[in-house]
Amino acid sequence: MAVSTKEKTDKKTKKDSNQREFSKETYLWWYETMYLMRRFEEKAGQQYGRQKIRGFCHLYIGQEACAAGSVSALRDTDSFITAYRDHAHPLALGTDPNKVMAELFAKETGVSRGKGGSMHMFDKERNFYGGHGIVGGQIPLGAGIAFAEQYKGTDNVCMTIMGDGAVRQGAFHETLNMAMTMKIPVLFVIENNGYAMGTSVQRTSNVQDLYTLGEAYDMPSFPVDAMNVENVHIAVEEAAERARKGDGPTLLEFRTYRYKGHSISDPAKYRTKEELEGYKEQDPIIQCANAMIEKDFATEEDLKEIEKKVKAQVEESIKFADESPFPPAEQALEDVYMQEDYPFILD
Ligand SMILES: Cc1ncc(C[n+]2csc(CCOP(=O)(O)OP(=O)(O)O)c2C)c(N)n1
Repeated sequence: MAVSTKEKTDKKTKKDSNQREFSKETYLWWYETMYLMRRFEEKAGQQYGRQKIRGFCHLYIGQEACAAGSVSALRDTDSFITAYRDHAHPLALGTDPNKVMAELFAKETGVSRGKGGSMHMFDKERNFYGGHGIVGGQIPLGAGIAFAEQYKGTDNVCMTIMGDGAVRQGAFHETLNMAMTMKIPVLFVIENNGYAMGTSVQRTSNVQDLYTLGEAYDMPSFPVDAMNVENVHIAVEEAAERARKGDGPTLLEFRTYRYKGHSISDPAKYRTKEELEGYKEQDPIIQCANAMIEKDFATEEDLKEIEKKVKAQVEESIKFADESPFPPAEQALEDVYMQEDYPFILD
């Protein structure tokens, strides 16, 4: 990825990121992880065009700082749950890209054994609880996961991620109210990319500063410039500290943007080219690269080496997915119902 000389980080980003110094290792991890998400999804988009991937496929391109800054700020023992725009989070959590790509290809070697597809990535080992297609459906589940931690007496938190469209759901309001009342250690995160399918935030409500919705429940609530990975890390770390101390949930509105349409089949005609280009000038990966060069943490050659390594990793994931078998028909009902004698299973 070419490093832009045109630094369009806004004043707020500069101020926030100057409050805190991050190590060279953190920047290297951010760069490699965000570049992996980007490359992985660009290639997944191509594979969709080749009909190797079918059905729904929602790309996260442009939003990479949200997942990267969140994962770097939390611990291995914390949990994550999100909606269907879910390929990047497991990649950041360390799930094998081969298995994520294989899931997209509906192959038996995928994270959900090829039966979940794009919208249902899971990784129990890394406390990643999916991957949910019903808008807002994961919000009460995330509070439940966090409640289990509170009940067991740990200081782990659950990051519960949703899109801007989900905040108009009843489940959002009921869960926020209950979580605040019970001081549940949950971090509610709205990844506000400006649109719910083709409907802009402006068209859905008079309330467009979405973080203010948390104030109705007396919840600490903040907006975050989430095109910048440093800002995301700082906000998530603060929210997690509050939750670990027993002070309950926080609502964060990550202000971000998706470069692609809602899903691969959406040509995104409801927004202007200028709007898209404006966000691309604040690209999270370029901002990270510029910061690394400015701090002497990496040269352009170092960054190219990382990109070369990631490109090979993504190529390998496609080969792995392509060569893996589809799940056999006998597995169709496996892992669907907990109860072995579930009445709908006939033989
Ligand atoms: C309960 C429910 N209603 C409608 C849909 C159809 N639907 C799928 S995605 C979507 C838009 C959600 O947008 P947002 O929450 O902003 O997330 P984003 O796609 O921007 O990440 C809708 C309405 C659904 N999946 N579930």
